[in-house]
Amino acid sequence: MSDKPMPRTMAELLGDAPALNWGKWGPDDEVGSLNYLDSAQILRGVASVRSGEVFTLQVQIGPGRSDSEPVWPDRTPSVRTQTMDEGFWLSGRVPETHDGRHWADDKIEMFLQGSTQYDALGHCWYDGHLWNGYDASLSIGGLAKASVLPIGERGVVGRGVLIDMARHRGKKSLDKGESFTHVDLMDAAHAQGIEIEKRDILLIRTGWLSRYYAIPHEEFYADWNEPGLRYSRELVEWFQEMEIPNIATDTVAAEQSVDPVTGVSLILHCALMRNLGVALTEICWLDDLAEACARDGRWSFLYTAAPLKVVGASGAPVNPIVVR
Ligand code: UVW
Repeated sequence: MSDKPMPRTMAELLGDAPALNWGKWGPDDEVGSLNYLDSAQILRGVASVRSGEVFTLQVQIGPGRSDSEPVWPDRTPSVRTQTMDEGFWLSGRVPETHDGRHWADDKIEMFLQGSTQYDALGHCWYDGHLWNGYDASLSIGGLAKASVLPIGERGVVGRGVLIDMARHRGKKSLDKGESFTHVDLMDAAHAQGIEIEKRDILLIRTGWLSRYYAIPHEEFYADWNEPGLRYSRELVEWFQEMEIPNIATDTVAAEQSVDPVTGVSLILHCALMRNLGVALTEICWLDDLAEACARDGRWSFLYTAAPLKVVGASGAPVNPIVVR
């Protein structure tokens, strides 16, 4: 048995010399590993298109498919308010227009992290510094650095590869807190007949989101611990060596929520996003895409996405589009 005390904080866990990409793209960078997506990567994505099928990965905003929306437990679902519709004229709440034109208008209040979304690189941090070393005080009142805006301005295009971990493990959905590693990702890819290549955008399906739509919400949220990637130093170094720009998952927060040994939560938000600049796309609907990939055995495609350009925001909704 080692005498070393168990790390209890992010800083203790990740250590004094964590894998870092800070400064790699200059002192002003705000998009991190998305810089890997140069024109060669875009052409590699385009080259993987074969059948012209299109898949949209966003879940519905509002109580459509379900009576609510999947959100991180301390967030609330969106509220859309109708501010104008035919009812306003039928009830006499507004006067008839001079030209007979009527219209519908509405507004929405929602967590910007509350639907399918890109996290800004400055969304999570520890030790007083955001991505690229920016001072955490730059987050006050809105992210002055590493907000989601530069990701929206840039857009994300490249070769995407879907890794269906649920299918690989013979399950409809992974279990609460069930985890996997980069080696598991490579094994699953290999079993699917594809190799993960440098600079691939990784779409990782756990089946967790379809579970949300299949079971009562209380059961979905009970003892919250999502399945997903589990932190290890080796995993982070693999992401760094493979120059992975972006992962997109069908979970609310992209990773195993709580490390079972240390109790530290959302470690990869810090180790991958804050330290390496890997972009996280969460709450993605991957089931239809997975069905199509399994049907013809083609697991790579063109992935495109651009979150809404919300100034200073820590994240923003997105409807990624896959063309295969
Ligand atoms: C949390 O930060 C809790 O999750 P997300 O990355 O989904 O916003």
